[in-house]
Amino acid sequence: HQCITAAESSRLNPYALHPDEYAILREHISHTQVTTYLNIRNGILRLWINNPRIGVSRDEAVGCAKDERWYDVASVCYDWLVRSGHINFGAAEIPAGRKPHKETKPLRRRKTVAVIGAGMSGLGCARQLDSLFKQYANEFNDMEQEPPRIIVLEGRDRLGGRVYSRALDSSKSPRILGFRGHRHSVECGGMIITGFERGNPLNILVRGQMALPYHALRPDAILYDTNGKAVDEERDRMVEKLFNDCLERVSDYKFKSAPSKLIEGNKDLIDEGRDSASEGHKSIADVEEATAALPQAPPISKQSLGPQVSLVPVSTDRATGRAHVEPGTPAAFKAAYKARSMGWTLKEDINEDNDLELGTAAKATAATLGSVVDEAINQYKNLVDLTAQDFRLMNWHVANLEYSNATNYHQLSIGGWDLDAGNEWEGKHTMVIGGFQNVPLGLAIAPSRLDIRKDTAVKKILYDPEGMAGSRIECEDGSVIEADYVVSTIPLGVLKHGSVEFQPALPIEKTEAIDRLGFGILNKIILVYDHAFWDPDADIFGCLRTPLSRHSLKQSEYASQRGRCFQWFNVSNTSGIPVLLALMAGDAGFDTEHSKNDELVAEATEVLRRVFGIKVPQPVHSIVTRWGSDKFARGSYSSAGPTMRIDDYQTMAKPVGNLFFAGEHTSSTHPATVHGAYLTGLRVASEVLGTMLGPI
Ligand code: 2PF
Repeated sequence: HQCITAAESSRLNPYALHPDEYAILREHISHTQVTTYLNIRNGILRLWINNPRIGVSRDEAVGCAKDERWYDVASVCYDWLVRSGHINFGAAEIPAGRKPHKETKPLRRRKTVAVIGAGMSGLGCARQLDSLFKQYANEFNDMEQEPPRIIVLEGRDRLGGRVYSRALDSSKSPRILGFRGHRHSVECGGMIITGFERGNPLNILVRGQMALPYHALRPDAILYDTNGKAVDEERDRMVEKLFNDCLERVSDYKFKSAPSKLIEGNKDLIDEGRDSASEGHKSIADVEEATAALPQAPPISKQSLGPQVSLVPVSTDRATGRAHVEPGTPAAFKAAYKARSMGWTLKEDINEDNDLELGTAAKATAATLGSVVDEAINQYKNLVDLTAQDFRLMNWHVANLEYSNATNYHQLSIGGWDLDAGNEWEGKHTMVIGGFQNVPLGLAIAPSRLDIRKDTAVKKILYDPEGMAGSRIECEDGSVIEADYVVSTIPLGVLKHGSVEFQPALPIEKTEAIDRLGFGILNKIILVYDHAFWDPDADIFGCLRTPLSRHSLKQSEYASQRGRCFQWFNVSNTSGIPVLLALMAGDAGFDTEHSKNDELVAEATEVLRRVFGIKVPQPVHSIVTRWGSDKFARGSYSSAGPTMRIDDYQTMAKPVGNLFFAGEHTSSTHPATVHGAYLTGLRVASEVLGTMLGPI
């Protein structure tokens, strides 16, 4: 059983081959042998998960094969797990590589890898390269080379990028000074770790390696209406369901992705940790060739956007605004029937057969998630009686969705806005106590110190698209770095802004993807107090906002208002002093860039006074973020722009010669997140090593 959970914790299906494993093994093992292979692989993962402070050695891995005929396969499996960042990643102590068979002096010039950016992806990549170079030192030795040098170039004077736990200014309040002897900080950037139980690699870093304390967010979030009263729970639930039904109907217009091949072992045997008694004569490849007539799925980019029946209802997460896909009833029910089953009373003349007609809105050339959902809400207005409060509630949910995408939902593709749905991991949402930034800092120093040059803003990258000649990186301070391999983690916002020049210009497919993908703004208003006046047991609460004209039932009247301080986090538990953090999402995120701090703090205080009464004091200290104006970010995180194509994130990830790309915006499975950024760092390290050593 431990082997099964170890595989799940490692983002792998314990019962089936990963596409890479399939590619490596298809000519070498039979279908029946897949079970034996998976038992070995899951066994190696168990060794890793049991103690991720110390890397698994090759000998230990090979020891997971019960029979010596499997030693070679176990060794190949080990290479794949190491290189792909499934084991021995993060701040682990690294086992030495294979014993060198001959001692050779390095004859060739030592190569250099330059990583641009010291955020989670850049530090994740640099740390992983450092670790891989140690583990494959002998392979470099065979090539008469010293393992390459790694240099990280960072424009700011700090590490972590969009993970930024800003220290509180102790002169502002005596409470801030020396509380429990800790430095207090608040999260100005990424702060929530989602799915902390199983699958999230940050779980291994935070818990398994760095032993950082963390706080699990309590998910229940009361919504307060504009009069300061908590919204009736039943009504809250009904509106949420209606909103989710709108999203579900829109998901009929989602991009279709091709199902990938699933080569499974025998689940019952794997559950018992037993191998298959028979061996099978033919390799997977031979069997496939015999049945080669199977039609091939067209490449994903060639597939058209069209209606598709969704089998799964949608629900949204209050802490992150992310849509979840949950197994359940099909969407094929008529809207009026569904509304009634949610508890709504149908208007006169409306019966259960009445439905929404979204086809026209969805097929319009300029269709976006916002235009179609607005249309769905509009049509629901004809089926059931929606009050002004229902509209405020509905728009709270829209704001929550705009928060998770850092943009107005009229800037989102109907086909691709939730391309990553279904990739969520099990478990609670958590925050690191004492600062999330300790995670990137940990990667920078353990188990050895990386060579990081702060205050080194890159302005020009000269590279060879054929990958034959080296690259030259010019920095704003006049320094020049020559590198054989370059990894860019420059945020999409900076790429869009054009402040870093590539010579030659990036290939057109990349520049077009840069244009099509979105990069929006989420901002925060952070308020520090002497004493907490809120419920210390609640981590999250929401506040409904009024539209421009007070009782309007027009969606357009809500857009600029709904995301203003709509969601609040009580982050006292992780900061160590009384702090509230309000989100400015959707249009409000952008508007924050040009608003004055005093006015924003006054507005936030006004919102709080409606809920907690006039006794709410002025904060002793406040911080307003402006990620859009930050020259090293130019926004908060990427999103599925209205005209995006299904493979734009993959296009962002593609190397050009020896220029490689990582960062949140290059993750098609977990874009816009800290863990997604980290995983791209692991991916790109594997690509760089692959270029040097060749495939496994
Ligand atoms: C340098 C720069 O200086 C940098 O140091 C570096 O390059 C690039 O590093 C969510 F969005 P980088 C959240 F909770 O750090 C979800 F989608 O910028 C959420 F569950 C979700 F599903 C959730 N640089 C240089 N150097 C040199 N020269 C030069 N020219 C130059 N330019 C720049 O990028 P990265 O790709 O390595 O890492 C990105 C990640 O940190 C972000 O994706 C992440 O922070 C986004 N984010 C969140 N992620 C998350 O996992 N949890 C969150 O809580 C969440 N929160 C996030 C954020 C980002 C809040 C804000 C305000 C999401 C909810 C929200 O709370 C800005 C921001």
